[in-house]
Amino acid sequence: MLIRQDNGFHHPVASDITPPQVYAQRRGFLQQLATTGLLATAGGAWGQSAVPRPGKLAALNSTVANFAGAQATDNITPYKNASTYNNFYEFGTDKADPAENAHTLKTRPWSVDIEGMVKKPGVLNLEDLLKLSPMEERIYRLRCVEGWSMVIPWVGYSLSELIKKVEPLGSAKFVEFVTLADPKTMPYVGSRVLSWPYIEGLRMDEAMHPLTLLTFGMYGEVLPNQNGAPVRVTVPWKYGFKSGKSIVKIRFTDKQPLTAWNKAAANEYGFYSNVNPNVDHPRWSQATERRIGEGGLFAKKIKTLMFNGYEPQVGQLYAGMDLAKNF
Ligand SMILES: Nc1nc2c(c(=O)[nH]1)N[C@H]1C(S)=C(S)[C@@H](COP(=O)(O)O)O[C@H]1N2
Ligand SMILES: [Mo]
Repeated sequence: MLIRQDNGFHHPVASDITPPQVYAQRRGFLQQLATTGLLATAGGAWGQSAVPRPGKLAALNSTVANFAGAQATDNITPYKNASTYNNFYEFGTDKADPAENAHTLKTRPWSVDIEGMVKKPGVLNLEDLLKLSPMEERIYRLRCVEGWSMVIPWVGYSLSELIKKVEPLGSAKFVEFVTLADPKTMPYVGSRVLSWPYIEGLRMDEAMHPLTLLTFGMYGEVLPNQNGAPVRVTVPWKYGFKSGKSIVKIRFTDKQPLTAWNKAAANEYGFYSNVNPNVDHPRWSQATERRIGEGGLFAKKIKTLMFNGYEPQVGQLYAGMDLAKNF
């Protein structure tokens, strides 16, 4: 059993930003995972922007070892930045809004509906989802379409583990993610910035790719509400908006899902939205990015990598496709 180590460094944890009773409840949850051996994370001085130690991570378990090449070795974004600079429009459009407003999100009880072209549709409650497969820590770059990025140690397991269990039909070609739209707890649901619920989607092979992470935690803790608690996806080679937060439904379909951002501006936000420095957004270049937490607004821009640096792992999914057309 591997649990997060306390090595004496302090970083702001969920207890600093959530009411103590909520935190205690979550912390208990994570500890429960740890004691049952379901949580395997490396832990460490994440808030110190430490360079991760791939050797140590690789020792965790064989699956992580398989993904050693995919673990980002860039500096990890301080927890403070990753949990206070967010896009979660249900809680406001300013980057600081989600951290301020998302305390109203009620993450228990929670369940995810499995629907559509699948042999085993039904309702999976969060407790079942947490136990479905061992948790791993994956350090991924997250590149927002707006031109900034972070490096975050997520906790979760490959979405493919869940998909295999529910047995999609051969006719299913896409997976649609429907996220919570609760006007009582989400102040901007009802505003006209986007159409709600926030919907995202992946092609079946993208959803089955082992890098696609069903995510329950970050920095060795459960997800803060503003980062998409209690469950989200993380698709590291795509622009951040493909990674839907606070998921309540996963639907298998033969039609390409109509996603929230595609509905809002189809010429700007395509279905694929793979990170691609060679295909500009109609209103700005995508060639470079600014790493949040490193030098503020005047931080030197760094070059954006093809598929966000995950080309060796995912490039073959798009072999023969015109990526300028399928942006
Ligand atoms: N439900 C929902 N999911 C969402 C969004 C949103 O507004 N609503 N924003 C997306 C965008 S644009 C990005 S960049 C990432 C940000 O994730 P983070 O705040 O955990 O870094 O979440 C994505 N998931
Ligand atoms: Mo984004």
